[in-house]
Amino acid sequence: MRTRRDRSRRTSADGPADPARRRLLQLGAAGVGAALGSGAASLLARESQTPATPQGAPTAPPPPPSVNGVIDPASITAETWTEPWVWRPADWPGQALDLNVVERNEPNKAPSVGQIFPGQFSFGGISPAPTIRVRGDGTIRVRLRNLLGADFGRMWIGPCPDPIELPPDLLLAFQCQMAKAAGKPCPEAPDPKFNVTDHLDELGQFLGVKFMDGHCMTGVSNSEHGSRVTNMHTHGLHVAAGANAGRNTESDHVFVRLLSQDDWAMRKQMAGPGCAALAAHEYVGHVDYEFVLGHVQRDGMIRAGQKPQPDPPGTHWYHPHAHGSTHDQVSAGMAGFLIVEGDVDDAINAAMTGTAHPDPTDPTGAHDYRERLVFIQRVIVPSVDFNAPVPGSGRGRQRLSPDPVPAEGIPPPCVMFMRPGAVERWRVLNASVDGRGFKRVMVLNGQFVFKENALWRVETGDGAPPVRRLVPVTRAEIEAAKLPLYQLALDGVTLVTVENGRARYTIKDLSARNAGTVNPLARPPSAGESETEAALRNFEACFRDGASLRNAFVRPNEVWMATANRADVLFKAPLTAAGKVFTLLAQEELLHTDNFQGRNQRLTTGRSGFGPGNPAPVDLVIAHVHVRGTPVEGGDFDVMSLRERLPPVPPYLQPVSDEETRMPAAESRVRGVPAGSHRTRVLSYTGYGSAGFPLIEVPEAYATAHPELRYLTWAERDGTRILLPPNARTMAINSRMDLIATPNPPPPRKYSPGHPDRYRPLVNTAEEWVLYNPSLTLWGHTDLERFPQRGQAPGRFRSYPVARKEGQARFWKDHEFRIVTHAADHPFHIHINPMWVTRIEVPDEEGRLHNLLDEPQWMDTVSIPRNGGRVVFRMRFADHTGRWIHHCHILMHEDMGMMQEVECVAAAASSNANPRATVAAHAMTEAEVNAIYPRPSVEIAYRQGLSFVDPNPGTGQVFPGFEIDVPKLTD
Ligand SMILES: [Cu+2]
Repeated sequence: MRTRRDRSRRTSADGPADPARRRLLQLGAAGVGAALGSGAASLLARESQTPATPQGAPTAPPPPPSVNGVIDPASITAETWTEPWVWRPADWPGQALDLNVVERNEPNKAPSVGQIFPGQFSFGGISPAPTIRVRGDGTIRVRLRNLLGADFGRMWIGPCPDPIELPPDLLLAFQCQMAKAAGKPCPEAPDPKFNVTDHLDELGQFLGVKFMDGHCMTGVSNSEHGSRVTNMHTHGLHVAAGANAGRNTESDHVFVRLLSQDDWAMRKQMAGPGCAALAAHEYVGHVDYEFVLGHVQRDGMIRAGQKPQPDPPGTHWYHPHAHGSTHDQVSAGMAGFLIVEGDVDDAINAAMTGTAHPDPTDPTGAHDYRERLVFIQRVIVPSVDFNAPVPGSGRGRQRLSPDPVPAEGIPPPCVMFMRPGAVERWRVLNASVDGRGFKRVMVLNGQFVFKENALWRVETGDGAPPVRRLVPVTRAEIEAAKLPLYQLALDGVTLVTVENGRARYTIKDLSARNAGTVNPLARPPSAGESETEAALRNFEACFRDGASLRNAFVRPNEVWMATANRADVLFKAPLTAAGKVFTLLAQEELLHTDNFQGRNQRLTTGRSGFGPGNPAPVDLVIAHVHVRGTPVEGGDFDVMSLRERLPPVPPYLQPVSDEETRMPAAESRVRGVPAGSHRTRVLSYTGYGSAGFPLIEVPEAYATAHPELRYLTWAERDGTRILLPPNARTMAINSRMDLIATPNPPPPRKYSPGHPDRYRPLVNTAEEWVLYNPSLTLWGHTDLERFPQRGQAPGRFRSYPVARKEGQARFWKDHEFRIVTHAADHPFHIHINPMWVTRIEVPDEEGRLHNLLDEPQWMDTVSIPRNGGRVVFRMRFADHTGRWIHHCHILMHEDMGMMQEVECVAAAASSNANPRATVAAHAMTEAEVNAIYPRPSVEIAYRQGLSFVDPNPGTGQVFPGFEIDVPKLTD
């Protein structure tokens, strides 16, 4: 089955790209050979057989699929919109919500609209999980039980290559050894029928990889592991980060590891360090949580003679966060809404319904006002149980197949009814967790459906009954079909703007945002231009200059959502819309990696562009709105009038001033830094996947000095020593990217708890942080006859860090010069406090940065643009000391170590922000910010993206361990 796949076709930056690949990561005793179910095989076969378009030639579009099976919203009598049940702590004083983590044994059913894989794990069997609604001064008590079975897996640790990125010579040597062991002669060339996934134990031994037992974790493994270990994180809440002292309960403590009873029973029987006793942060069976809200800026408020404030209201969420299993569990649908209710809601409710506390799901008042919880989760990289029970062992519980569910197992888009003139508030959560989870959310006029990898419009013709059929739609038509939307909040925080020098809450009319502009992606092919060429030219045009970037990213009437983002929007069904159907769409965002561009470049060379690892863009139709019934009594409502009803902005959400980031005299004295310094940090998120890993020659001196790393980090190919892509990928974080303090930054670091380099902000102060993403998309010659490359293996080329503009110009002269290694945008998330983001700067084709923010905004997850993009934010470290984390919200990157600790300290002497004479501002030019926070050079960026240090004792590694030369194009 492997043989049907073109290895070089897989995406590099989005995580292991398909079920087969993910199964490969399950290493050890669990019987990997059985891992590839027939469904996965057929998926791969189906996608691999997608015919290539030779030379990008125009092809006749396929006929639209049949309308059969597409629901007619007008024909149904009851809404099919559903929401999970609600837990209100206020209704159950002192009691806990029971959250049971269970396996979902429904291999033929996807857990929610938009999912295409079965969810392996769940909170209580449903997805989304139960909704929690709490007042801003309430306490949420949860008893979390782990009812899963036992983990059975082992994981590779330390230096080891990605098993399916082995160069052919190495694969042949392994096959030869396997043949000899079976008493057969060595093959002369790698046997295409040989399935490496069937022999991972032997491969591990052959390569000399170290194993770690998944039960008795004595250290940290930066890999996917422990899929049945769990815990709970309250994403967006401002609560304590560790245990609740003296109460035997935990707060938002992500270092908790909750084991199942089965797992513990098995572990107790095992010998070895770490088996017999539980570590301090480990629990068996259940753990009790208490999330205590309502003491925001407590010290300052008490000093000012005021009461501690309630937590500001907002749309947040909860999900598991145990390092190693975050992707597997959250991508399986383990996520629930966590809504903090407060003054903003009371004010809007009162204006719309006459009461501050209506039933949020019941249309109330003169405009049928209600709320809906819109859960978006689209996962291309499925949840796979790495630690599945051994078949027939009698231990553990049933393991779900990672195969996609059959079409009839995917829930159809829901239908909601609205009366003409009705106004609703939709709390939208993007719970997607992989590299394909970036979405643009919009409401379209008309019924649109996603079928056979494309979006279609349902057209209703004449006749009795009317004939319905599907017709193709272009991006321009989608742009034109968008209906007005009003945004109230982002990441749970009501939008804050500054007017006449004062902050106020606001609502944004999204139809006014960048209105009248054209999305560069929406240009139709011109005469004689193929679809592929047009797609490429349009993608390039997005990055031409600042105005183009703005027109590509900042569109009217939509919200751009990275993974984990939330947006509260208000939608009004027009008074004249009776009988109409609208579509709530989460359109796949194309600009967050260069995969789309790379795949279209491949198409021009006659290779297949979209394969199993990089499926065609997948838009997600969430729901259809059918407008029916008599118009609402209240007539046409002016949604923007609600803006005047909003309460004042509390101190906690005021913009963070320059002055707040400045150290007072006592602090600078104890820190030994210049008086008046500002507290600042500069860090970076970088890394590549293993597919398309560049061809890098290993220096002879290094190879000679490190023969033990042969096959683990380097191998010989045609007499040339080449670097092997690491199994853990190079995803890592560099906390020392302040190039004024550290002109030659060390390699970035993978997650390493307790590392002395951790950031230690001072509680109740503010800091300015600058985030860089120096991962560079690399370009190379792929015509090996004209450009022979020593040590070359399929899909791996010498890769050059050229600017987008130069790469694109070379591509159009010679299609064999193209993108070969993909960088990705990384969604940065930090716990406990929100970020006042002042700049999100995307590089244009020449590398100049352009701030896409009209004005600063509160967020808790912000995507850092690749190719040297930059984000600047300020944060108040209010109220809570202790340790928490920031990490990539592509959760597989987190599992692989793209996470670092932050320790908020109580004493200035223990804090360690970098002192700086000035800080950045929203209104500054790029050059002004560069002068304060110098940008990494191309050379630094190239090396940072390809190297990392994992300092965990016993499990870590240094990769690659030598200085990488930055290749230069000579022609
Ligand atoms: Cu990432």
